[in-house]
Amino acid sequence: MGEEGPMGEGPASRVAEHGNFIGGAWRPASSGRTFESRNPADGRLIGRFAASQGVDVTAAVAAARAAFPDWRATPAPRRGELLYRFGALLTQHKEELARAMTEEMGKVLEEARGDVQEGIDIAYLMAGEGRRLFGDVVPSELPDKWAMSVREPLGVAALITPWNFPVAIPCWKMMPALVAGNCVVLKPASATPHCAVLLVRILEEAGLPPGVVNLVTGSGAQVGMPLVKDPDVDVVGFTGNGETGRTIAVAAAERGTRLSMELGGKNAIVVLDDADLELAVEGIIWSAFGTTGQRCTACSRVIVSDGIADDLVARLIERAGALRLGSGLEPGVDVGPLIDAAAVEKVERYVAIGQAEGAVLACGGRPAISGALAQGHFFEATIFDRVEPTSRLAQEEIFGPLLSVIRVADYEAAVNVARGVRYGLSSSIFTSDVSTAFRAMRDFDTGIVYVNAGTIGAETHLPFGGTKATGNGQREAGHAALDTYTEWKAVYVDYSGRLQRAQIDNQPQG
Ligand code: UN1
Repeated sequence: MGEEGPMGEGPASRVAEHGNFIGGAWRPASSGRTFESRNPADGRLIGRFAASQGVDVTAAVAAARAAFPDWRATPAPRRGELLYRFGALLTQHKEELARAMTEEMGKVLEEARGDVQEGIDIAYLMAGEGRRLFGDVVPSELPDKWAMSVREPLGVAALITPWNFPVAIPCWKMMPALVAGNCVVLKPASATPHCAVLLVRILEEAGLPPGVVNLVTGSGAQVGMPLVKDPDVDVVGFTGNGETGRTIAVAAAERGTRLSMELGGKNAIVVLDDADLELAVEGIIWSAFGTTGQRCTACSRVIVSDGIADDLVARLIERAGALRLGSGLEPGVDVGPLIDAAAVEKVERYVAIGQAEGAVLACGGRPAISGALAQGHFFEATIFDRVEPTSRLAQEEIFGPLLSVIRVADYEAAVNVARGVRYGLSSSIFTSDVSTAFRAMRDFDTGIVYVNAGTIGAETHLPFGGTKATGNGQREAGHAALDTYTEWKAVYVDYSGRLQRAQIDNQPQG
């Protein structure tokens, strides 16, 4: 008889243990140690996962390196076909994966399905890239000479991914890396190793050759940093918080490793007097409280013109108060739990900061602990009104269900406030005036701009990423993602049979 686990999940011996995937084989961490993943809605144990270290990372990077020559030599359309097969399998496994995701990170099932769908979308987009991977063919400045550019893979891509989109974001990074001919080592967030294991099993099922994708689970310190510092890693893709991003950037810079970072946002929705108010309310509620506010693209600031501010705030309070909290697997639940106890504490801390800063707490503001909610990491949908644009509440990323309303006089003031943060991921405007909409498209300084829609819901075939402290100028998704995972090679073929000197022999003589 196995002993009872700490949360009453049944015999501990029956809880599944999952290893790393290295060189095409599943194996435990070399130390034999494991860590747990638990359901944030009720604390139930989901499984035990390899608590890996530097040696495991070294083995995974070596496996990726060993697989690289053959993978790179595989014709890109063939690589694309494998991604296509992966996309089809992901579609088949969508429901199972979505449920596992809701159990492991808490987002409501419908959103979890959307997360998997985003993985499917990027798989199909990048499968198609296998038959494109366009470069340029340009006329040479010299006669009888051919000039073109081709994309080359870099080698080993180290991908460090967050827990809030545990399928979509690994796919955003893996799909372009793979179609371009790179091999991958994936290090998923410690909070969502199960999603990563399931995802990698599907890649295995799709028939990717051994070593092309490797998975190493464990902490940022024990796995993430050794991975970034590994001399055999050619490119690092990271999505996560700014502090970790800066540490990674320093480590990558030391080795001159290419890096793509996405580090969050403080996204604003501007609502002007001429907006369709009901539509704006829908967009704000969805963007602020969807995924429990745990999206980089979540709306955490509403910037509203004075004329409709009272009306908007009243409607937001009503809608936020009616949101149903609970397990994301339960039908009718709107908002799931936060990821862990530390996330709840962080939101609580910001509620205190907001009150100390003199903002008006309009609704929510406390952990939600009634009935079954006490088992999980729930927090009330919270709105602060009359927030100062330069206050901490309006400046810092909170990553939870906390929305700040900032009142302004007009469009000009709204744009200044919208731009007045260090982040630059996503922004939106609700207006019925087409000229104002175009002005906003020009004036917002974020990587993604929405008109008459919320700040979330980017589609995978356009570039995703932001300006300023949100990243380092790279973009994910869209064909822009290929720029991160490829190197340009310019190729010249001179078939004149004589030495032709560029910039010299094409100049008029005398
Ligand atoms: C994120 O939170 O990092 O646009 C990703 C969106 C989603 C992806 C969010 N498609 O909200």
